[in-house]
Amino acid sequence: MVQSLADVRKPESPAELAWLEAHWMPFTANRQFKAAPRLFTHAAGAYYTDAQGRKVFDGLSGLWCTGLGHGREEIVQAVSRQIQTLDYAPAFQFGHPLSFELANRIVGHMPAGLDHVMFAGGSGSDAVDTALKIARAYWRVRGQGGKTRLIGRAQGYHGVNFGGISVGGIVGNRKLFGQGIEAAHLADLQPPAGSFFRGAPEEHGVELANSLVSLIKIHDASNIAAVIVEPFAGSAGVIIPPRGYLARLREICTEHDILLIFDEVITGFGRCGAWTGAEAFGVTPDLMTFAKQSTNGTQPLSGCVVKKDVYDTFMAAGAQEYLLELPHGYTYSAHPVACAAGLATFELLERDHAPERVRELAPYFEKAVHGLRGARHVADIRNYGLAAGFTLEPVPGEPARRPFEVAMAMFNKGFYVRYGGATVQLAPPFVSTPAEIDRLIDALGETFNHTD
Ligand code: PXG
Repeated sequence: MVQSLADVRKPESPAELAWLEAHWMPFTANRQFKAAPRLFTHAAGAYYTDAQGRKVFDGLSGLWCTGLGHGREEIVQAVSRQIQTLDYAPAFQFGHPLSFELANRIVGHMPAGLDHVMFAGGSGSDAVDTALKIARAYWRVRGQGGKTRLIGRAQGYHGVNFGGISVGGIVGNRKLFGQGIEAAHLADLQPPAGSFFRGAPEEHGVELANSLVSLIKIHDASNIAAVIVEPFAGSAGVIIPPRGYLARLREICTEHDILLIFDEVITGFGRCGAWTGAEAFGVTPDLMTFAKQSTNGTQPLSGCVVKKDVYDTFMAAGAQEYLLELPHGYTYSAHPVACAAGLATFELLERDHAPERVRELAPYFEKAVHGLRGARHVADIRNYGLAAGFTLEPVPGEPARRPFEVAMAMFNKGFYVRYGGATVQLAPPFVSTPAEIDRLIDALGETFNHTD
């Protein structure tokens, strides 16, 4: 049990301490980590093995990306074969067959109408900035170049690039970086503490979506390119839109000629108990980003799926055929090894019936997580599919402290969970068993109750 920072494992030796210095770790409290490192060395199924040889349950599927479990043989083989066959092919003006095969496979799981895939550099952040750039360029090509403003949502997370942090709405990720690009933000969807909604809240969906109408009144639709939202917000602590919210956003966007982008980096390919969040919530955007689960975390692969009308607009723009239609792409767009991992992943997602599996397990998971209502410090619990967020009452002046202490104590007990802001988040692998979910939730409840 971690009672204080001092209980977190100490580094082996002064040499280890020095060795840890060279890597400036991302989104990490470097000083704390390097005083008490948490290193994983192996992974199989739903478990990591840490540097001390302990098995650790993967309560967040890596970073929301390894739903099928680690070390899936078919993916390992596909990646290995591809590296030996074609390790790289130029992404611009030349290609390789796997990206076309994968694009077709992805389109096959999209809601009707989303049918062209622009692969991005591998990260969700690249996928988001790709979508935002396509949205602006789309209006420009159509002779409406004034439509440049982008609308995100308070508490939204869209990665770390300049476009993404501009539309993003988590202040901690924005405040250090100065002027972004023109953006405005919808009201957040955080339910009041003590709501304990199961799945999507029933009320206020239309009302909350109407905050877009207010923004249009301020900025005018003639200046707005797109609205971008996560179907449910992951990073902010699993926040689920109320019923009717996304449908109303869709309606307003259509009415005002504004593109609607769903950022499905977390919600895509199984987590919601459907192939996409769009499918789960029954609303089709004009553009959709994807990343994480597309290779089961094994290779960086990301992209943006767009409607035919968007693709056709660029194809019909009128320049000579030998000229490119969109000056955008990455050296590693649709990297052949990542595509091989992607194809093997889709094969497994289909064969394992991953979305159905999540849908079947979700009610069990929901009951388990809400069983922690009443545990010490728990101010709210939210869930959707195989994702859950717990808001903890803050230590005065230090809202992020308790979730950190909980995550460290969980790690000591053999469970990896995510902590951020005032929340603890769970996103267990799709392959988790009910018994594993029970163990995870029991450990979390015990940890809440023993945390000061
Ligand atoms: N959009 C969304 C909706 C995301 O969740 C990104 C974009 C950026 O993806 P990259 O690959 O650039 O990191 C994300 C990433 C967490 C957590 O625990 C969430 C993300 C990443 C790391 C941790 O909440 N989301």
